[in-house]
Amino acid sequence: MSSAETGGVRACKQTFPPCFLFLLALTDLLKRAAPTSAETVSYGHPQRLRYTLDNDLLTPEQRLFYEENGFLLIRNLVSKQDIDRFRGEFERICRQEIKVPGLVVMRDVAIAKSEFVPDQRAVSKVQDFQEDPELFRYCSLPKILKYVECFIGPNIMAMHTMLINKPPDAGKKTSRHPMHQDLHYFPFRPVDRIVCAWTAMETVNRQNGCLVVLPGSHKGTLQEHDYPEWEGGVNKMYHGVRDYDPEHPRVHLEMEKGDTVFFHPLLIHGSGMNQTQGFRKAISCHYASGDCYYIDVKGTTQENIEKEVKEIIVRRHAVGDELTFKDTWAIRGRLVQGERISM
Ligand SMILES: O=C(O)CCC(=O)C(=O)O
Repeated sequence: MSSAETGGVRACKQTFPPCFLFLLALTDLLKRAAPTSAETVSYGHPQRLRYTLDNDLLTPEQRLFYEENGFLLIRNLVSKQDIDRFRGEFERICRQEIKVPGLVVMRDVAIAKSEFVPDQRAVSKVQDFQEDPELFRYCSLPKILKYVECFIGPNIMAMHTMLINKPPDAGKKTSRHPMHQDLHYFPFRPVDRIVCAWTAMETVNRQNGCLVVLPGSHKGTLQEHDYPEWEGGVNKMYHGVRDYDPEHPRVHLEMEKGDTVFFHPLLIHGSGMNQTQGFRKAISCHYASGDCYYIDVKGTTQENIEKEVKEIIVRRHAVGDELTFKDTWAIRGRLVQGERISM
């Protein structure tokens, strides 16, 4: 994988004007919906939409945008006050003023072996904050759940939580996040009833390593993932897609504090190097429908991540290795709305 991979090649915020995309998608939809002798079609009702559900929140343009691109950016969704509270809590965790059960604290591979520093300079990410009431408030914010419901329905489980504190790159490009599909990490399905919410906690741009997405890649299948062969090293669990089309158009999601992007778990995405001296922060949660079900990943491309995740959870939760991959998710998942049916 090249250094430009997530650092960005093309200068663009959104490559296509939304009205253009809407027209394109609508034409495509109408073409696909052309009635045959056996079917009748109501053009007023978007029956053919696969990735979004009928709802009163998304405009037709927003639905079609997600259907076609696999992500939807909502500006100014989370309040500055909430973000400041999340930031304060994160800093307390870094200063070790509070201890959160099950929380995984990660360090960038470039600084992991350096001297211990009890502040955010040593921490590149905290994961699994479901037991921290302040951070977990993010996952239950009604304004986020309203959107999540449009993608996965009314029964909502918060499955995976992260606060990412991308450090200034120490010169080895280790602050990049390789291009990947989040489904690689998840042993639950159906894929279309999973969605990620990712909120910028400050201005994120190409300089400090914003998200980079390959629009439309959510329509593909789950690819094989592994650690990329990067000279400077790769962070723990940062698997990347082994093979994807380098010519695929990419979009750099430049966002302001509080802006939130929702994206599909097959969308190929990553983030670039942080070339500033600041720590680029974002908070995120992966949601799955309470009606989802677990699958056995044995014999699939997900076997490698199953092994790694199990080792970490066994260590963190002091449990035996009879724990299954499914269990590692079931113990972390929390119901935030509706019913927990099969998760
Ligand atoms: O926030 C980032 O830099 C990328 C996060 C991401 O894609 C992930 O953790 O799956």
